[in-house]
Amino acid sequence: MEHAATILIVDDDVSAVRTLSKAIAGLGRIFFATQGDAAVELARDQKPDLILLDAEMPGISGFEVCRILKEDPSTSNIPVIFVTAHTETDREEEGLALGAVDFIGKPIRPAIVAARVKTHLYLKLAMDRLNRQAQTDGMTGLANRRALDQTIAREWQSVLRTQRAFSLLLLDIDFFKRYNDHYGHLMGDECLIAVARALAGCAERPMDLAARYGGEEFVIVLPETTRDGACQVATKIIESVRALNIPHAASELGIVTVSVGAASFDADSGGWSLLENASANPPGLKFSASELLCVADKALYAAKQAGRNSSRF
Ligand code: GH3
Ligand code: MG
Ligand code: MG
Ligand code: MG
Ligand code: MG
Repeated sequence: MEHAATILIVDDDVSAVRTLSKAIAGLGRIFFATQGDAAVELARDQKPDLILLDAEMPGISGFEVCRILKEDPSTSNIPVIFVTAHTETDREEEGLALGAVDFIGKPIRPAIVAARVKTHLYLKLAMDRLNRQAQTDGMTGLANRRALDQTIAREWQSVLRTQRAFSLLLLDIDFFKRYNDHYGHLMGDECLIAVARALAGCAERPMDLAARYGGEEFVIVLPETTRDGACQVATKIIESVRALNIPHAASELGIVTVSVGAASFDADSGGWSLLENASANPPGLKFSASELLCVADKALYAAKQAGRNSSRF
């Protein structure tokens, strides 16, 4: 969902803040700071879509603010426009070298400021939209494979560092080929969307990620979650898909169901679950993120063998 743009104005001179606000009125929700350190804090906290930044301020200068924001991955993508009375070319060069997208001289010409702000906001929102799309599965709206791989790799690094518990569930819709054959691909798509929605509802915490792994297979990433915790989520998933009560005349089970395979790393209870020769691999040392999925895949296969509509660890 696209939000209204937010713009942070930073200037130690309150009348300059007022003039700028007036110039860009209507282009977004405006908030302001009159000091560099407050500006950094606000930017980190509110993640504005654009920052209009005065260069000369007592305390932390605008240039320093820009440097700090560009070095911080959480704020580096926010476009910064310098608005300053110091329009010497050297200063402009310095500001642009720091990563600012534009450099405007004071006194400002309101229509020109508005036009430039409009352009940079348009680019920022378009970039945000593209980034979101690049991480999202178009059909189900869940995270896509790319986002999943990034998340697993990142979380796995954190597991190696902290030895905290970590779990991953791999889900596969039962007899889905038969579902398509019996009801057609359009109904098949509807079914995938409904199952995906149920899964999203089971990935409750903000740190959990529900993703489409491919086809009719999904992955739930559960950071800081033990085997027992993952087991509860798996049970909940199986229950919520069953509760959808989607008829599946070609399945022995009569309705659409899923099977779940899990991989859990839990240092407290002896490392890996369901991994042959686990003892040959000290916990956390030899595994890569992709091997996690292999563990879950083996467990999934076992769940399928055991009659489907169930989970294995
Ligand atoms: P099992 O219970 O062993 O998992 O059997 P299955 O039939 O579900 O497994 P299989 O892997 O043989 O079939 C998966 C099917 O999922 C085949 C494919 O046509 C279907 N499928 C994959 N992606 C989509 C999609 O986006 N839309 C639709 N409608 N079907 C899809
Ligand atoms: Mg100033
Ligand atoms: Mg499959
Ligand atoms: Mg299969
Ligand atoms: Mg299947």
